[in-house]
Amino acid sequence: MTNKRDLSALDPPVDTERQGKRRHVTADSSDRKLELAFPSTSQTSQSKPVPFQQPVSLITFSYTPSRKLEFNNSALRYYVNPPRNANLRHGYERWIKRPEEKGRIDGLLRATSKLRNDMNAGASKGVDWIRSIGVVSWRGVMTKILTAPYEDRDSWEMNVMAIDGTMYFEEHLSDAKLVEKEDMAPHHRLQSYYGYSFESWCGSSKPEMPENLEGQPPGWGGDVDTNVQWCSVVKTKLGDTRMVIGGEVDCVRNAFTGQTSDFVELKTSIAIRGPQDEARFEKKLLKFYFQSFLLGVPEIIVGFRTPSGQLNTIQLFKTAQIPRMVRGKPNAWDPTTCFAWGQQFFAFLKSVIHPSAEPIAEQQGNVTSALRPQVWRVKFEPRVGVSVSLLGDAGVSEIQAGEDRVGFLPRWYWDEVQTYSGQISVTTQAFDPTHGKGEAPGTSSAQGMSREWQI
Ligand code: 0WD
Ligand code: CA
Repeated sequence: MTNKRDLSALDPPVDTERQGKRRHVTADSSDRKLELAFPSTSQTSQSKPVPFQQPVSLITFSYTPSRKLEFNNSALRYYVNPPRNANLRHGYERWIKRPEEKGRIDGLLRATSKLRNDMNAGASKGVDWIRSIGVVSWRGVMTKILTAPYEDRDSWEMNVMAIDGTMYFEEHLSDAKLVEKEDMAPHHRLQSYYGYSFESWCGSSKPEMPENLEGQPPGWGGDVDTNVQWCSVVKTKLGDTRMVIGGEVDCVRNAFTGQTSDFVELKTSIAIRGPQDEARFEKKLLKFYFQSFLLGVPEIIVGFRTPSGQLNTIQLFKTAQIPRMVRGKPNAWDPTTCFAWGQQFFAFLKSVIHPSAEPIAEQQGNVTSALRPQVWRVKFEPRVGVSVSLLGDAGVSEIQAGEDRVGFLPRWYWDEVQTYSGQISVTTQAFDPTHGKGEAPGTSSAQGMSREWQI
């Protein structure tokens, strides 16, 4: 495998403005570095839009203040209107801030494993299910991938592993990057707190009843502890790639029925004072849109604030209507470009990572790849594209960080996959070390048909 494979089939339409900056797209397995050029954003694709299936919620879970994952809704909050002119600086001194950590997907794997186990019921249904999933990732990672065509500032890096036909993603954060993130400038730290504080003002432990906590202003939902999170795991499909995506959900409307239709995303933004602020906000809407869209969150409530953290107004945005709001504006973006890019990106990765993406059972002869996992590094450079390379031993050790992992996957998960990949129709109940049978997984619709969510 030393010949260059032409990936021109994956090449996006040529954008004459950017042509000078584009790299030649080749896959060269001799130096194990592969590149995919950045897609054009100046013209809308003429081809059929890539469909995205409406996400269906599979399971929810909570992180407790001690960062313990529990398969319950203890961290769920109900939306309530915040008080007029709420002070977003309230409680800043008491903020319990979760330390920055590597973007591990352990929690999502716990959920995936539970879903597979609960589905099994003595047959291979659960194994068949996980095998049908092409991508497992946190929502934040997917947002970064899909919005890449319009990202002109921040680069990113991800680690990708493929086992038994499924690609797993984590954000790559080096130790240096983590230190940098933790060492936030004081005004940045405060601004980031305004967002969490808004969540507290908008959240209650009971539907439609703002909190009234002793010694606190009415409506304050409780001091901010960023360890506590309520997460939802959904299934969806981009083009022909099935995905399991997990992410944090800020709160729900009314009683929670287990559907994504109750979900609410909360955001804060500086009040718009002129055309420049407006253009900046419309650009932000791209991230708001994808972040919510990917988990099926239908509503985004934005709290507009003063620079010093006083809440001015709140505005509700229906996620599905956001693309129409920016269409034709100076900073316009088009989600169809993002979906087309996403499909191209995953097809490219699959072609690169193959054959390790094949089920392990089918590559019994290849002992090395079963024992030594391949970990790929995907790097995105704004306005240029992505490159993919296979990590060597030093890179893999850095990722494992002295923890009990195979690549970035926790060893218990890796062992589970090894076990069921060789025993196709055996129940995997015995191989679940972290949790037993428990609450209903909410997978009743997991096999059902989903509507396609087209833009
Ligand atoms: O520690 C880290 N470096 C990160 C951890 C970065 C991104 C995510 N995560 C974790 C999350 O804590 C969660 O357990 O991954 C899981 C899934 O997150 P997600 O929903 O995929 O994350 P994303 O969509 O990037 O962010 C959602 C929310 C944010 O809301 P806003 O409205 O600001 O986008 O997760 C919170 C934040 O509220 N969040 C964080 N909270 C504390 N520390 C962090 C962080 N580093 N990043 C995002
Ligand atoms: Ca939020």
